[in-house]
Amino acid sequence: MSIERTLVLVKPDGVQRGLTGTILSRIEAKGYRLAELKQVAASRELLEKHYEEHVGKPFYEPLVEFMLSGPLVAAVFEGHRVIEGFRSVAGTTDPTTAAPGTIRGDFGRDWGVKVQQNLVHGSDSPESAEREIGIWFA
Ligand code: DAT
Ligand code: MG
Repeated sequence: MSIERTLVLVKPDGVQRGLTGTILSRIEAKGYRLAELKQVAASRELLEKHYEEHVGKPFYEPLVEFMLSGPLVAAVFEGHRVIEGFRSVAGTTDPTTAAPGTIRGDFGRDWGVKVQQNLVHGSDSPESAEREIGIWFA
């Protein structure tokens, strides 16, 4: 099986709270290789491409607004089964109930807003990883 790649974003809440280094180091400590890294102020156009699967959902507009609210960090990590491995390190979507020991479970909570501010994004399949890496690292 060939080495897999995934797109990881440290979302604006993670950057603003000073958790970028902690988050990236957890992924490296799991054993994945950091292949690309940059801080970005994303445009609406870029975020609309990134989140096209969520168009029309009630949280879509708050999600795009949240992702526009400050700089974020985009990274590519590599390794066998890194897509599912990163999602395991990240924890489930809702940070209130994400398992302790995961990034979302240890550092996230509900802030009473319309979108779950859950610190990180990770691709969910090889196809979405290649699509998303092409968007963020064109
Ligand atoms: P994930 O980021 O775990 O892959 P997703 O792709 O289903 O989750 O959704 C993208 C983001 O949208 C998610 O990280 C936070 C937000 N979100 C998802 N479902 C939500 C909901 N029911 N209410 C509020 N925000 C939500
Ligand atoms: Mg997703």
